[in-house]
Amino acid sequence: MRLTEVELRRLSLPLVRPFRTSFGTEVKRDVLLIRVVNDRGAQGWGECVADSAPLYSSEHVSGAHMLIRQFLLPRLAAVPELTAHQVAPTLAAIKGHTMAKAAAEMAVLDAELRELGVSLGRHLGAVRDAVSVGVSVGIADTLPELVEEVEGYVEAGYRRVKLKIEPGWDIAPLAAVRSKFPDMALQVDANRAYTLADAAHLAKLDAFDLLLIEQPLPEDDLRGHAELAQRLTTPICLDESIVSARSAADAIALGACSIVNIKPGRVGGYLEARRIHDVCAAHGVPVWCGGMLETGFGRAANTALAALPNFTLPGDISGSDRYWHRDLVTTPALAHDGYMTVPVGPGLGVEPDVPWLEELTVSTETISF
Ligand code: OSB
Ligand code: MG
Repeated sequence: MRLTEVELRRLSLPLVRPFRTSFGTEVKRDVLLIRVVNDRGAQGWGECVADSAPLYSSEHVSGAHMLIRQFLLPRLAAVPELTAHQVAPTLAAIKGHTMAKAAAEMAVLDAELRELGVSLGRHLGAVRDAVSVGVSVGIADTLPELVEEVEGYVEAGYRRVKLKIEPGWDIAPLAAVRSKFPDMALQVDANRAYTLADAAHLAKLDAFDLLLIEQPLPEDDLRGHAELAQRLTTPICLDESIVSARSAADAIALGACSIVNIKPGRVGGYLEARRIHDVCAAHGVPVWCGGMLETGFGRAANTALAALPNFTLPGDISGSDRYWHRDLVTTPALAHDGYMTVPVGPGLGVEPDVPWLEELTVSTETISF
């Protein structure tokens, strides 16, 4: 395909409740959507997972918007026979900016698959029609509020809960949640809030029978994670540290993790995400699909990815109602009994709720080639 028109749309969505992690609190989501149109009139949608501030990684949504417009689109529009698989090589000279690149690739891939009449799940190699999902629970103000929130998700059918932790909010919340739900699958995510000097403290988490501890140390501290792994019985899972299939292979070889969280935005797209899945499978390392508070576009694609065979742990793919009063797509996906259905329609398999999109839109820019 040749790109003929691209729309960059910025929207502001209020969250159902604030989401607090060790690096900040979000009360609304600044979403950047990309809609591409090709020379045959086919359209595709991409969602950029960058946040309004560069706190999770160095990217932020305004920077991604500018980068896509100024550096990515001119290169992509110059390719006469563009395919989704050529997006990453075409953009390889641009350093970093995986979330911006992932959004562009997602839109091209959606357009390509819609034209072919093939679903993303089928294209990636899905082996399931539904995937097991969990919910990520932010840091609360008090322990009773946390337990009440977790209870709501358990009643909604989620079978795995992930608690966000940080120094000062780790042992007590785990003790409170574990004593109330003795058999529930439970894991924690520190978003880099500790150092190796906290190893003895982190070893206390071993008592709570956790599935894993996610990203306890800084993203560039693979060696520290490898040392920590020697001192904990809880498996270490990496999120922020894994930015490519190569970095996944390195982390595994160093013994820095025994489980990998795959987020397509963090690694440059769904195609690299699949390569990470394959590298991990080859090493016997289970993976699961992370989340970035995506709307229905990103969640649909993540559900398709999570249907690959080595996604053996529940993903952070909670239903639309966990974050949104009303989603951006016409068929918002809800979790039933802890499962989300893999979309079967062509491409992402979801359609925009156009009137609602218009209402939430802060700015739109259309670029023609
Ligand atoms: O570290 O997994 C994380 C959300 C934003 C940034 C980082 C993370 C998260 C989550 C939320 O844990 C997962 C979700 O989308 O529900
Ligand atoms: Mg994480």
